[in-house]
Amino acid sequence: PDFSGTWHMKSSQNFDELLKALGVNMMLRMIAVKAASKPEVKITQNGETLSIRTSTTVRTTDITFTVGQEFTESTVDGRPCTSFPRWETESKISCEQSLQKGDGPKTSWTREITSDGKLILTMRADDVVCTRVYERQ
Ligand code: R12
Repeated sequence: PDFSGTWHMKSSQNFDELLKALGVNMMLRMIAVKAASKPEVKITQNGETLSIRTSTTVRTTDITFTVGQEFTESTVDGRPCTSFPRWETESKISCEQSLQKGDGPKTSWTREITSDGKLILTMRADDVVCTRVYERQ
């Protein structure tokens, strides 16, 4: 599938609960939830290699990875982790994360292109699932 494009978020569920599960304090959660309500996501794709820039007013992250190959990124609360993205289905990438230092909840994300051309991002921390739906600009 084609993940490339500039994406705007249409809905988000459980983002605050996700940060709570990660142990983010209330002040930071309030700031993060507000900032993360208007993200801009830019994806470029070359075959199985994706670059994703996620911009908000308080944090911008850039990741580049190839499906099937480990890479280093940060959990949504900013802890360095090793990530392993793989195809869960033809149109869905599933990525398990393991912290480089210390202990924390088990985290992962998925990114999927639906048949109607939406991008669905899920982020997990233990049993908490945050689901965010994006549409192309
Ligand atoms: C923390 C600090 C910051 C944040 C947190 C803890 C903020 C994180 C933000 C994440 C946005 C994620 C998006 C995901 C997506 C936009 C704003 C949580 C700045 O200690 O939809 O892809 C310093």
